[in-house]
Amino acid sequence: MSTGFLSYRVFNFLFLFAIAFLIIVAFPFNRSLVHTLLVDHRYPPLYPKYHQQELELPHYTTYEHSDVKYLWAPNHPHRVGWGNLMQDYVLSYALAYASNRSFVFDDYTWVDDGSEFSYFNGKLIPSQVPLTALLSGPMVGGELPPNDPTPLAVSKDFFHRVCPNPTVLQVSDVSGWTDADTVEFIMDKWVQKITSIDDPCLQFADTKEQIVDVVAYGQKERLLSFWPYMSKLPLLTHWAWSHLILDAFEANREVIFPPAVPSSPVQGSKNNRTEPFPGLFAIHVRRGDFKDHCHVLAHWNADWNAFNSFLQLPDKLDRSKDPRTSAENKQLYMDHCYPTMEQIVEKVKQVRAGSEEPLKYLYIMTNGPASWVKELKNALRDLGGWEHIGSSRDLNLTWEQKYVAQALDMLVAQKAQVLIGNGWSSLTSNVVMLRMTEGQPPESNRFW
Ligand SMILES: Nc1nc2c(ncn2[C@@H]2O[C@H](COP(=O)(O)OP(=O)(O)OP(=O)(O)O)[C@@H](O)[C@H]2O)c(=O)[nH]1
Ligand SMILES: [Mg+2]
Repeated sequence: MSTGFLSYRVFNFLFLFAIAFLIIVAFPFNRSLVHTLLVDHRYPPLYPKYHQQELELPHYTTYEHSDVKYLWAPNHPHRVGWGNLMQDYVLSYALAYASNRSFVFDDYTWVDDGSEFSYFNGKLIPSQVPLTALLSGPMVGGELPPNDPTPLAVSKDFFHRVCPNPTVLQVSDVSGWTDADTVEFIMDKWVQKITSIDDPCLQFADTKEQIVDVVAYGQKERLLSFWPYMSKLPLLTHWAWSHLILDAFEANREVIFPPAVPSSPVQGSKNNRTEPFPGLFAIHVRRGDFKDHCHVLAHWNADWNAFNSFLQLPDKLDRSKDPRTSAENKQLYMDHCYPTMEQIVEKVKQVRAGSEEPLKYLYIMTNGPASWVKELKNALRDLGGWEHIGSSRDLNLTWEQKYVAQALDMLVAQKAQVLIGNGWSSLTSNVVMLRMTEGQPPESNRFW
């Protein structure tokens, strides 16, 4: 027996032992890590190319030697979904724009504890995703319309380079408002404060306390008075998704919307407006954490998100007269927040029947499990009359696209002829906000 054979056996033994150890010991504790190592063989992407590009935007060379003023808001919420973060980003940008300062953008940060990866819903995700992996356009330093003198956005790293010692604002520095005031009123107070400051280098304290309290996004009385200003912001009128997302759309046209619409651009045409895709019907079926979250919403008697509550939208949440803890109230919330397969099919049937345009292509955007989505597809197919049904679970995505796939679904929903969304979802409400900016008919935005 040779020593080579022995060491081969030892190696084999150790290898099998390591696998057994991973499966038996580590799996119950760290399912996702084991899955990542054994099945995917790789960690989530870190998007180095995108980070690098953010360090080299073309306007930096002139900005370095100019009197451009900046506003850096590091107080974005962490450990929240993209929908919640996007809301905060949009209002932070609106404040910088109204104060005539360059908006400083940061990553989509899950945690900033120095880690590369974190857990969300038992899955390994990148702790930070560069914003340019999700977006293009004004938010991430893209051009503003000609004649708009507002400075372009810059990255956090550029800001730190040109502003080593910024003036730091505390959220408490502006008084005279409470969380009962409208967002318009609060923003006005902030603009007055910020425009009175000469220092070009200005930032909010990094306290995770936001300028507009998160509750406001669910209060139409407070947020919608800001809409006439917001809806004209180039940020929204020139809203643009990243090349990564547009590439994902192009690669998946056949999954989303066959037959492919030849050469029709998804964004960037005249005035940045594009027509909705004829016949495309998108439904946002919010699953996952909403299974429990919908009960919490019932307990709070929470209203729909403000941007799901524009006056012109046909579906309203008819909040129950029953006490919020009653079985009737809970049922009402489940019916609209976490509808059953039968309820989904029924609503889709009704909305399709009431649509002036024939809706032939159905796209199910969802974070629901693949097996459940398959069943839902079958139930919807039984309605008949479709030329195609696709879903988030049918997409072919690259490794980098996989971790920002919610943005692709938002793009599809934004361009759909008709959308049914979840009234409490910030993801739905951001899509409705973009659809309203683009001038799509209000009645094309429906809710469960
Ligand atoms: N791909 C995909 N992901 C989704 C979809 N809906 C939800 N998600 C995922 O779940 C997260 C949703 O959380 P948020 O963005 O916070 O939105 P929300 O939970 O619907 O609304 P809030 O109640 O305001 O938090 C997203 O960031 C996605 O990761 C969907 O339709 N498609
Ligand atoms: Mg959420």
